[in-house]
Amino acid sequence: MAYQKILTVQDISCVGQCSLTVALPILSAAGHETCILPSAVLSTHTAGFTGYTFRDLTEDMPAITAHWKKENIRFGAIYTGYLGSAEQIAYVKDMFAGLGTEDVITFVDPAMADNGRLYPAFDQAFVEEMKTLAFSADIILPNITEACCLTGYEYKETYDEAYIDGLLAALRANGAKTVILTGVGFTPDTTGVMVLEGDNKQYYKHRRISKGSHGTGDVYASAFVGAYMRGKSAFEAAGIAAEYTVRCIENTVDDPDHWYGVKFEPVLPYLIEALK
Ligand code: PXL
Repeated sequence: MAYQKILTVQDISCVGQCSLTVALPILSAAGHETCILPSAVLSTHTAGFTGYTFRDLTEDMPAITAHWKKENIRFGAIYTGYLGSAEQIAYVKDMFAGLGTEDVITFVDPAMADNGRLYPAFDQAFVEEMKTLAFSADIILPNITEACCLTGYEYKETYDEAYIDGLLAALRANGAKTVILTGVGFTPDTTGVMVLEGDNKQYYKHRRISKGSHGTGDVYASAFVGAYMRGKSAFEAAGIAAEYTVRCIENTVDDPDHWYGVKFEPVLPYLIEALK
């Protein structure tokens, strides 16, 4: 696939290396024109900082969408991440329906939960709306917690392959098409990504760095979208994004001051090389 015009809808956390501040540089480095629609502006992300500001941009969305439609602006891919409100999701669905090219590919990272818990800003009403968006997308990239939220499947910290198969079946039963399930590990030293396309399931296993890192879901999803829109298969893109993300974490773990995100920028050359 050649040069693509991609729209990504997620928040701007001004400080914190997540959402748009990672999606924009990663998609650009992957060789794509990257258009953005901020879902909200926060002074920092919400995972570890306290007292952050939050400006919801839901109200701006219909006018922005209407302007783009009037200008006949169309995107080859639309990729959503952390959204600002449950009400906003209806506007995002309108973008899916009206701002894509004929062969638009829609990606939803239902960024709303991790480690068995919803992020502070979200509640069950948001989850219900997110279900309608996620199950309408071509490709979803949930972690296990998010997949459980989307399906009502029981969350477990330790599990076996039968549990993951059940979770994938629940996603499929709800309408999921291609699923990139992140953070799936069956041994203490490894984690990986389960890729489900129709009935075809493939597992990309990679090393696991025990220290949890913020923003890595966004780094992963952005690298996946960038690689997939360069014409890689879902499984190839899953592997490239995994290797890139692991290197970003490795580049950060030794720096205790850098607890809030990963130093993904110096590793961009690796991603560019992997996409050649
Ligand atoms: O990385 C996910 C994310 C994105 N945006 C904001 C967040 C988080 C995770 O906590 O707080 C604002």
